[in-house]
Amino acid sequence: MKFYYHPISSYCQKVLVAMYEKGIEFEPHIVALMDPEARAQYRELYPMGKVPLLVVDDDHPIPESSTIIEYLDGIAEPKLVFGDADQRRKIRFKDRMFDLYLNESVSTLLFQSMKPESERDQERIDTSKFRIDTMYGFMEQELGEQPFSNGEEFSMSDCAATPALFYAQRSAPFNSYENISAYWDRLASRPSIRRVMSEAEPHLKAFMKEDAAA
Ligand SMILES: N[C@@H](CCC(=O)N[C@@H](CS)C(=O)NCC(=O)O)C(=O)O
Repeated sequence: MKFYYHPISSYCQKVLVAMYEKGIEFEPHIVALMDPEARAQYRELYPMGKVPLLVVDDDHPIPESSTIIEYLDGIAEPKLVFGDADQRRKIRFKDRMFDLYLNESVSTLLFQSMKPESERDQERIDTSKFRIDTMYGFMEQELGEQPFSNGEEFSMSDCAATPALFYAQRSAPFNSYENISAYWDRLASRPSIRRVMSEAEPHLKAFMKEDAAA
């Protein structure tokens, strides 16, 4: 299995957490998203140009983080989408909420903060802040009664929450939320997540240095 990704990409981190939880071995292919030539070459493989992408054999490319994780669930334990129809629906629902409203908003705030003030889009910033606050309110309430986003067991929606909270520490701190902070400590102590974060660190440092020099 070939895995096309970048270690600092949040959606790739989400899938890496799932792979490391399951102990899946893969051939790593880092896509240099900042390099136009490398991007053009990658688009020949996947025209949308997005990472992550899992290629099982050359005729079998699987894009989209949640689709990849659901595919991996079919070939390796432990399952990350499990339970009865209603529980599976809840896992997928939270996976969508974390991707679309938390992760996207946290990334928007990070990227906007890297722009000169005069080029920032205040409307996007306000929408992102509203979505993050709404998500934090929702999470704080639910996490008061359970260790993970879907109950007692670690699931796909926790894979999705991980990169969002990892980057939120920089752009939308959650230390005033007791239950989210405890949840993050629980996530960050998992070997799979520690590994994803430590693999991202050198790439993240290089990216920040490049951005500061630009
Ligand atoms: N819905 C996709 C989102 C993937 C995505 O947006 N990936 C970003 C990196 S985090 C990317 O490839 N950006 C490059 C681009 O948009 O061209 C998923 O869940 O995999």
